Amino acid sequence: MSHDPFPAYRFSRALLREPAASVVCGLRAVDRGDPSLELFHLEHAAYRAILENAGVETHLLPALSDWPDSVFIEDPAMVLPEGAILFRMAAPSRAGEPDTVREALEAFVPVTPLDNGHVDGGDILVTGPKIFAGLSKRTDREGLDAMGAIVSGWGYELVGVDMPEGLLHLKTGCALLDEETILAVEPLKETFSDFRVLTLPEGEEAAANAIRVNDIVLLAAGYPRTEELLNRWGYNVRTTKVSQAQLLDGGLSCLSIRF
Ligand code: CIR
Repeated sequence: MSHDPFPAYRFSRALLREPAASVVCGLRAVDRGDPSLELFHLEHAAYRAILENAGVETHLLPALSDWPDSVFIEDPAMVLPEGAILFRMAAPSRAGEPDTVREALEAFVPVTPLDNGHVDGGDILVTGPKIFAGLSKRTDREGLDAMGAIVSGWGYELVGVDMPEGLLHLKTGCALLDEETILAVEPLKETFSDFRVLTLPEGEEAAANAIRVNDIVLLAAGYPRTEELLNRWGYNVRTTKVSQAQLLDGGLSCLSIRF
């Protein structure tokens, strides 16, 4: 089966998860202090409002204190026009999260659970018929084989990407800007040889976790040279603060499942 190419950045809905008080115990590679729950809520609400303004109907799921990282709802599942895939998560403190999004997804699309290995949604970049998948500390070859078996039946090609050092997930280092263009950190440039790649200015690599949503490119606040670069290429850029998610190695993409 093959499907029509679709703009992989056109979305009408998104699932979000309210941050739980336990988010202060969220995973992080380097401890730069616990996030503030109050500020997390404020930044999360601003993010949600921007998605709504971009034409996305958002569905806010209730906080889950048992799962400190559950606000990063992109990781347990993904949705394609053909259906959702429920992942298997490698981080023990996140292993129960896929079950917690199943019912909400089933309200909209058929759900297929991964049956082997591990995949985190943050490692998956959908560009259209080609899907890139980072082989990271969270996503393994077995997981990609299992995912490949599902998405190849839907007409997609799944391309594994060896990850450069220092990135938690593939999308920590890249974002789709349009059908032809990807924003990426320098070490990922060669991966996207079929695309025009806009490389992050030196020192602003953390801005790579942007999201194209309908007519806007949403960028984390605090990266003026990246904002200027995207403006120069004609994108309609919005910025918002995600300082508390960033303390836990999260960013803009992780805070929603868009479909
Ligand atoms: C974690 O380590 O799993 C969370 N603290 C951050 C997850 C960020 N998710 C993402 O980039 N998709």
